[in-house]
Amino acid sequence: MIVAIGCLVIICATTVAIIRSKKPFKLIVAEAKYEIMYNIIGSKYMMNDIIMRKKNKTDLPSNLEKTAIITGGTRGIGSEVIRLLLTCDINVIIGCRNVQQGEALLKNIRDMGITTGNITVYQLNISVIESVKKFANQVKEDYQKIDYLINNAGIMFGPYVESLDGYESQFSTNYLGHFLLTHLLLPELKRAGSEKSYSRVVNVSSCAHVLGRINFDDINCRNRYIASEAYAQSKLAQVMFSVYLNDLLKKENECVQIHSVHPGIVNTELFNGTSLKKLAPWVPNLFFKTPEQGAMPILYACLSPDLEGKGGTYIDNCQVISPSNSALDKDVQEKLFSFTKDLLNIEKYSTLL
Ligand SMILES: NC(=O)c1ccc[n+]([C@@H]2O[C@H](COP(=O)([O-])OP(=O)(O)OC[C@H]3O[C@@H](n4cnc5c(N)ncnc54)[C@H](OP(=O)(O)O)[C@@H]3O)[C@@H](O)[C@H]2O)c1
Ligand SMILES: *[C@@H]1O[C@H](CO)[C@@H](O)[C@H](O)[C@H]1NC(C)=O
Ligand SMILES: *[C@@H]1O[C@H](CO)[C@@H](O)[C@H](O)[C@H]1NC(C)=O
Ligand SMILES: *[C@@H]1O[C@H](CO)[C@@H](O)[C@H](O)[C@H]1NC(C)=O
Ligand SMILES: *[C@@H]1O[C@H](CO)[C@@H](O)[C@H](O)[C@H]1NC(C)=O
Ligand SMILES: CC(=O)N[C@H]1CO[C@H](CO)[C@@H](O)[C@@H]1O
Repeated sequence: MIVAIGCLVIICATTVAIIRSKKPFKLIVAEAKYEIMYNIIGSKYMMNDIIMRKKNKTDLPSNLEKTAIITGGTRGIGSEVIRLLLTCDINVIIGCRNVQQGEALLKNIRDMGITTGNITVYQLNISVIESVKKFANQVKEDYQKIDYLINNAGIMFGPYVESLDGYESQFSTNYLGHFLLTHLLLPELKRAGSEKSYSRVVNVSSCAHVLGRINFDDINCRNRYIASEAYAQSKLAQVMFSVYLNDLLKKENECVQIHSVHPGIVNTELFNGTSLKKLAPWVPNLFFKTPEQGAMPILYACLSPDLEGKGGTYIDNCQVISPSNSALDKDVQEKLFSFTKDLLNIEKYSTLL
């Protein structure tokens, strides 16, 4: 009941906000359509999180002397993932924009009394291609093997902005930068994996991918920018790439598996700037997962023995479920893969994939 009233408040208020913005009618209709679909999908998954509460857990092993990389993670879901990885005695490499924040996080975690594991912080702006290359090179210099790569950094909504390299910001942050990073670190991931214990790549995607469509003709959404449409596209691209790359690695008999994860609807700063946070902040406070609860499915994807050899899967609340049908479309997966390789000019500097 409260949820229904909350949703109604949100829908009415956003309708008013959109009408007052004086945009072309067609754009208003399209934006309203996305707004409503997001509210429906969001509410459905939020309820699901509540129903599945008991399933939202995974055993955390100890004394795992392994190495993980996480992008972003100085706050939100990522910082909880880091804390819990440290309790398993994992060495965590953080790639974040502000190195001081990463170091402050380590101090915080040590202050909580967690003495295991270690953190190394390197500078990384995942939306800048040169920064991704520099970060990857630094990791390669210092480490031979990487057991887990967690592609967590992400942004949601916001006005139309292009990255330094000229890509729509959500596409470049959520998808393109991680595509490149995963590609560049594959040799270290392959080295760490064995028949008994695969190395793993975990993409933090979102249930919003079900609303996505890959717009190859205008990947940057220059002709029509609807923030939520662009977010859904970037998250769908993540899921598709996970499935596709997992297939490729399987064919090559490599011991690396890829998962994409919906962490849940989680109360983080990702929602700053959304109408929901402005109009009804009690909804996230009351009903969303906490960042610790959001970290659980990600840890499950990294660590659970249940998933050994079961790459290419999509995880929600620590369970394997099917992603949207469009995410499983092999032709589009392949097209997106070669499209992205061309965008990044990957053949020019490496021949890995
Ligand atoms: N919250 C949810 O309900 C939800 C639902 C589905 C999926 N997700 C996904 O979960 C992931 C984590 O989100 P969150 O909820 O924890 O959000 P958050 O609290 O806003 O954290 C986002 C993290 O990404 C980092 N980041 C953003 N842009 C970056 C860039 N260009 N380079 C490097 N790092 C960058 C941020 O670092 P700075 O501190 O430098 O900004 C921050 O650490 C995202 O991929 C998001 O799409 C979240
Ligand atoms: C943690 O890593 C730093 C270098 O990144 C190293 O100097 C230090 O000895 C490590 N600490 C532990 C407890 O392994
Ligand atoms: C990260 O890169 C974007 C451009 O892609 C830029 O707008 C932003 O300021 C950069 N952030 C930092 C902290 O360097
Ligand atoms: C998802 O995983 C694939 C590896 O399968 C990686 O190349 C891709 O960049 C990842 N997507 C994102 C953006 O996290
Ligand atoms: C989000 O909002 C909170 C509270 O207003 C603020 O403290 C925080 O700095 C904001 N974060 C971002 C990333 O905008
Ligand atoms: C409420 C809920 O989501 N249940 C659990 C999810 O997982 C974390 C970690 O095990 C628990 O602390 C939550 O209570």
